Amino acid sequence: MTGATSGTGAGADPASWTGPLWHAAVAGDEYAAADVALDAVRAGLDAETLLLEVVAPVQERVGREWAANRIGVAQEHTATAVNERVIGALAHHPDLRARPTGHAGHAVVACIDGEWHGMPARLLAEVLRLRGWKVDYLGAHVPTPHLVAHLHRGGPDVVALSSSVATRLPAAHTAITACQATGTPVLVGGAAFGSDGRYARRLGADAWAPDARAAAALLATDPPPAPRPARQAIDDLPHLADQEYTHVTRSAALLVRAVMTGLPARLPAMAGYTDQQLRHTAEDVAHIVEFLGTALYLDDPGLFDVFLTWTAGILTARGVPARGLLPGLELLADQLGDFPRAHTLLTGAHRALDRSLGRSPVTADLPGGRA
Ligand code: B12
Repeated sequence: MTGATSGTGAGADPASWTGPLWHAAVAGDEYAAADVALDAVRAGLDAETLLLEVVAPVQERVGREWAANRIGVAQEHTATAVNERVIGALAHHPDLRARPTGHAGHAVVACIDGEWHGMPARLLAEVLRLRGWKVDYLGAHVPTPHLVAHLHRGGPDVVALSSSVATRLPAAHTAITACQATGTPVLVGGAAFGSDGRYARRLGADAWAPDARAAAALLATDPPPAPRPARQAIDDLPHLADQEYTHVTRSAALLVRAVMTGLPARLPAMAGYTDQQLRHTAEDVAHIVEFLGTALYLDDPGLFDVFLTWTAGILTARGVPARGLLPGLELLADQLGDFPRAHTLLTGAHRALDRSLGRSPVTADLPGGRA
């Protein structure tokens, strides 16, 4: 018995279990974490509520605490690993394990190629199982050809594709199109598709849901029909004909090198950078180029602006002046002067960031300066 039941009178109120689970998870104590979850079950919390209103919020808090620089990467990894064990303990608890009959249907749940956030997809898989679905959970980073081969073998009623990071959206487009070509309806979800699912629609998915509960409800009441015969990706996104996305992604390494070569002249503090700081700076520039490519793919300046605002917040929380991002954007704009969409994205983002950061001078560091 953990302190949660006796100390707080937690009972079946999910909110009162998140604190105890958070403390166990961030301390890396999987036994204490499993105790919290099993105590909550004994106190009357059902497994679905426990997964979505206790485990998921704890996992979201892990993200917030990392972004605010209150926990490190190792603690973030530890807490995630503990939470995964909690999900496993619940799935195999004798009182909770409703052996899925498959009476509700057969779903394949998988993450997009290159997408390592398996936990959101795992939560969806468990919720569907609890509701009587037979689920093939394929986990993180599923290469599209293997996903398609699995659909051919299994013939599921639906494939549920998860993505958390926006840079996986071009890969998501490929996966959606390839899965639809097998005649399987594609349901998508996860933070990458936008809080209102706008990128799901733009990439031609058959359905989108904001969370696992909504996904289960949608599949029960309004399941997506079998997709129309495959279309060419270029029909969905006609702007891709200008080849700007292709150019930026193919020349990403050269773009990063050009920025790293030009930066010291604009940021004299770089002369004193350690190797590790230089490596971090190059990683951050590479990340900017990757998001630029994604924004070009979707023709969505907002995606790039949101990413830069997020990056500025991460840097500020680590005491690094976010104005150091501006010269990087300028150098990229110089490199991409012949590419009107990319140039407009970069100059627009530069203006927006400049305004939002106010007038504090670029004195010291670039992103890598945090190390
Ligand atoms: C844990 C974690 C990781 C772990 C993942 C381990 C794992 N086994 O999952 C690791 C360390 C691998 C990781 C890596 C990275 N991460 Co990370 N990560 C997180 C973190 C903290 C938690 C993710 C999570 O489990 N959330 C909890 C669930 C419940 O959230 P959820 O998405 O809302 O899920 C629900 C719905 O979206 C929906 N849903 C999800 N999938 C699906 C699918 C379908 C079909 C449907 C219908 C619904 C649905 O249902 C779920 C349950 O209701 C988040 C922060 C956060 N707030 O989420 C960052 C976060 C997602 N990561 C982020 C980043 C940047 C990264 C990295 C790029 C970091 C880096 N520099 O390397 C890499 C990218 C790796 C990659 N290519 O995938 C950013 C993304 C920001 C952005 N602008 O895109 C976030 C938001 C962190 C932050 N606060 O900024 N990360």
